[in-house]
Amino acid sequence: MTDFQSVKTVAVLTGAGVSAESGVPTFRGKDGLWRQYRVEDLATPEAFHRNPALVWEWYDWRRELIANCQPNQAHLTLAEMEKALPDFTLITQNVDGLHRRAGSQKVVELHGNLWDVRCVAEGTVREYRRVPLPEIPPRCQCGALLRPNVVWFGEPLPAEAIAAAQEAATSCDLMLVIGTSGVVHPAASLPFWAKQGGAYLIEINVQRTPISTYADEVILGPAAVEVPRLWAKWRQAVE
Ligand code: BJW
Repeated sequence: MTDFQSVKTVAVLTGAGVSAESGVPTFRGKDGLWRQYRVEDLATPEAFHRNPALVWEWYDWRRELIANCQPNQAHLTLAEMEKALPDFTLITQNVDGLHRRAGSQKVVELHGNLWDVRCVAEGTVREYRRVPLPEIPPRCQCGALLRPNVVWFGEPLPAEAIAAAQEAATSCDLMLVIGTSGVVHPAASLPFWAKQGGAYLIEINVQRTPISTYADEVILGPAAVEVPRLWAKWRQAVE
């Protein structure tokens, strides 16, 4: 068990599992999106080039589904932790925007955001929350296609986001890894870098992952139960 009193700098890495209890489907696993859909058809730049309408239909469906989901106790507790802890960085691979909706202010979004669109010609990014979309595929005022401002396979992560995540991971005393399968890089390397930098690593997941092999503590259980439980213990230890 970690000594919470000595923890000064905290980094949290979340994945799709943190939103599972809000009703947002995860990618891998029994009911995951990649069981129903092929990554190559939907989440690569080549797929978008081949068939932008098909890709947008999938995103339109997900946007509408997520618009009807609410942040759960894990999101809400992480927002509370940000307020209570002086040096706290929340890094997420999720594009659903639920951390911000829960009240988290400083969120490093490694894979972009489903609610932003980017013009493929101009590169300009703007928020676009309308669901369902009035036209598929949507177009920019300049006439070029808009794309979801998310990171697909084979694309680089936003430079500022990965730099901030790397800095937080390598300098934290404690990293909490919640609801990620730990197979998509470079995000999956962050816990490893944290550990190498001397951080204490706590993983919360409903099952073991490649990260479990080097985590200091593995808490097996749903994030919406285990994150509030951990935070309650933490507060008790420091108060
Ligand atoms: C619960 C729970 C509950 C459930 N409570 N827990 C080696 C071979 C081949 C390729 C590569 C390689 N090494 C690196 C690569 C490239 C590739 C990659 O990593 N591939 C691997 C799959 C092998 N990476 C990339 O391409 C990245 N870019 C890159 O590397 O660029 C380099 C570059 C540099 C310069 C120029 C050009 C390129 C980009 C990766 C982008 C990932 N994009 C997606 C889609 C985002 C948009 C969208 O949502 O539509 O991001 S894929 C998808 O996976 C999504 C997620 O963020 C990401 C991670 O998934 P996550 O969050 O871990 O979800 P799941 O479903 O996998 O896991 C859920 C977990 O929750 C499970 O463990 C459950 O048990 C748990 N769980 N319920 C707690 N209630």
